[in-house]
Amino acid sequence: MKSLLHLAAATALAVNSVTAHYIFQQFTAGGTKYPPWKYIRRNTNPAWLQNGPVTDLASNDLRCNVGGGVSNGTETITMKAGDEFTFTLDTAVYHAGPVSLYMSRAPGAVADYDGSGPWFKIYDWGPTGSSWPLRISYTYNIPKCIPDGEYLLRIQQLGLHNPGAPPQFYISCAQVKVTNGGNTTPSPTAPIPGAIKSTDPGYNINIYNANLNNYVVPGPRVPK
Ligand SMILES: [Cu+2]
Repeated sequence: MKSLLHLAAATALAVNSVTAHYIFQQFTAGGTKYPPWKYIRRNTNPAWLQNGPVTDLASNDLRCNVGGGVSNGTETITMKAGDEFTFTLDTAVYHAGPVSLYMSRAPGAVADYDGSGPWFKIYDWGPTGSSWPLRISYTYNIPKCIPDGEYLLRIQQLGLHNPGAPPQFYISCAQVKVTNGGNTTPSPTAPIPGAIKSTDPGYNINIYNANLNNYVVPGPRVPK
């Protein structure tokens, strides 16, 4: 009996350590922090896996997380090009690694878009010295020059904390309608999956014995 109880306790601990990750779940724009999942697609994982990572470099889940290829009731927020936004997590990021922002323009309504078109990167938070940008929220701006239209706005944190095991992608996508934009079509672009390869130095690095001053965040470069 005692050993059974111990087994149950050990199993509970194991499940807890699996659930102890994090997810971008709240979007802020125009000074308003909206409820979780109002403008961000919610993944279709069971509750205990909701804030877990995606690790398959070839999976479409790399776009907007598991089940994130459909809107599933997510609303679309209207923002002006240049406006500031913030993604906030349930728990501050604590696995070492970079954070990147990407966008992909929907051919029509973003609510109907699966993210299968080209993606461009709008920002990277890389390491500073030997420390990584581990935060509870990340703030940036919609680029001023991009064309009006509806976009998936994607944030990705790449957990590089376990060299030898597959790096972990923590991903969420917001649905944004951009107005007052320009007429620059950003490049370079890359498909997702495909933007990051297993041979990319910034992906397969052992962060504990590398010179992080030379670190290059994987994915397409941010357009000038
Ligand atoms: Cu984790």
